[in-house]
Parts: sequence; C-alpha cells; structure tokens
Amino acid sequence: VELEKQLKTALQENEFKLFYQPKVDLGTGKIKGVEALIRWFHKEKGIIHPIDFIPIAEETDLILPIGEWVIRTACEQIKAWQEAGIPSMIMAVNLSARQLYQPNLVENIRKILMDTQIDPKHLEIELTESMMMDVDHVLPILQQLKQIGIKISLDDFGKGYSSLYFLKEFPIDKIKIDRSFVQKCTKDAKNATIVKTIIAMTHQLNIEVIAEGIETKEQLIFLQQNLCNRGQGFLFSKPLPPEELVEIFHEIE
Ligand code: G
Ligand code: G
Ligand code: NA
Ligand code: MN
Repeated sequence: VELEKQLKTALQENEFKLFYQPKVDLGTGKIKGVEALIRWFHKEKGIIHPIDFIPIAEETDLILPIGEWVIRTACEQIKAWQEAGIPSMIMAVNLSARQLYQPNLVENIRKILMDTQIDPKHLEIELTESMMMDVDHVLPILQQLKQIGIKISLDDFGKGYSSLYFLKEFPIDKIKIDRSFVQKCTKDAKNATIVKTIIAMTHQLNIEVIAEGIETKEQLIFLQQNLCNRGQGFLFSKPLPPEELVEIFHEIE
C-alpha cells in the first residue's frame, strides 16, 4: 500500500529512468537496436526493478501514464541518438496487456511519433503471447500499429501455450526466443533441437529472430552456427543507462 501510494507520485517526481540493453547482430557483432527497460529510483529503497512495481502499476491503472511516459522517453532517446550521429537505431519498448485496452493507445503512439519526429520504422513494440489471447480485440490494434510502420515483436517465444497460433494470425515481424531455451541450448539436446527448429522456422516464414538471455560464448557459437541473426544478453551487455551506453556505441554499424 505504501509502495502503491509512492508509485502515484513517482512520475511527477521524475523517479523513473529507462535503461537500454543492446540487441546485437550475431554475424557482425554490431549493435542494431536496444530494448528499453524501466527502473524506478526510489528515494529510500534505491533501484526498484519492474517485476516489483509493474504488477502494482497494472492493478491501479498507473501503467497507462507510466507506459505513455516510457514510449515518449524512448522516442526522445532515439531522436537524441539520431542527432548524435547514430541514425539507424531501432528502439523496442515493452507493453503491458492493460495498455492494449486503453482506447486511445494507437492515437497516443501516433502523437508521440509526430511530437518527437521519429520515423515509425525505428520503433518496435514487444508483446507476449499471453497478451494476445483476446484475438478479436488485439488483432485490429496490431494491424493499426503495423500500418503506421511500427515493428511488432513476440517476446518470450516458446514460454506460452500457443505460440504457433499467434505467429499465424498476427502481423508479427520478429520473435524473441525465450531465454529459458537459449540458456540450455548447449546443455541439453532436446533444447538444442527446439532452438534450431525455431530459427529454421523463422527463416522460412521470413521473420526476424533474436535469442534472449545469451550469457556464454558457447551459447553464442551455437546460435551463430544455427544462423540466428540477432542476440541479446549479459554476454554483450546488461541493460545500461543511456550515458553509459554511449561508450559502447562504436559497436554500431
Ligand atoms: O529489466 P528487467 O529484467 O528487470 O525486466 C523485468 C521485466 O519487466 C521484463 O519482463 C520486462 O519485459 C518488464 N519491463 C521492463 N520495462 C518495462 C516497461 O517499460 N513496461 C512494461 N510493461 N514492462 C516492462
Ligand atoms: O521479459 P523480458 O524479455 O522483457 O525481460 C527482459 C529482462 O531480461 C530484463 O530484466 C533483463 O535484465 C533480463 N536479461 C537480459 N539479458 C539477460 C541475460 O543474459 N540473462 C538473464 N538471466 N537475464 C537477462
Ligand atoms: Na521484452
Ligand atoms: Mn523476453
């Protein structure tokens, strides 16, 4: 209850910050984009991670203003990087299920893109399968986002119940192989087969694939050998504040 009260004022008090984790081209090692991950800098408790406050924000609908702040801040950051001579960066933001039930979500995003003058092709939305259950509601929203030119990425792929159905029905540009599969791909033959098969399937379907949670050189080599084109994980970088990320931007193409 205390945390909930403090969450209400956190936006006004400027206590949120976006960290960014690089997404790397596994062929060249270059950074192709980043995923924005929110952090709460709490006055007494220090950094609070999203798992500890996003659920509260979702229950109280505070996720709507917070989610909007995330998209706007992420777009302002793309703009700043573009102005600093990094023109090709793709920014991914995570959405909560609740945001898909906000009547003006698409309009709000369109407005943020206009205000910040960002080409929609630089913005990517990450969604999980569990958010897509209500097909009749979610499909038209994703179609509108896609029409604007925003990329749709299916997060934590494989972890849910009916991934293939969503892949067939929704306008999905990219999938992120869930890190539980990636982290065992060099340890367990069954896992290796699943990861290989997911990668092969994405090539056939002409969608992009990224492996999440890469932590070891062995995992990287396995993924490269199996033609996974993108990766993300602590092996490359943990999520960093923008001022620290700039230091590794020479890795960008
Ligand atoms: O960065 P970290 O590993 O602590 O993130 C934990 C979880 O919080 C992840 O599932 C991530 O998708 C989610 N998350 C991070 N930032 C945001 C955000 O801005 N909005 C929403 N809805 N979820 C986020
Ligand atoms: O659910 P989502 O995929 O959005 O979660 C992103 C979360 O994964 C972030 O909290 C980030 O800190 C975490 N993460 C990123 N790379 C790694 C990694 O290599 N290993 C582990 N264990 N977590 C990671
Ligand atoms: Na994500
Ligand atoms: Mn994920």
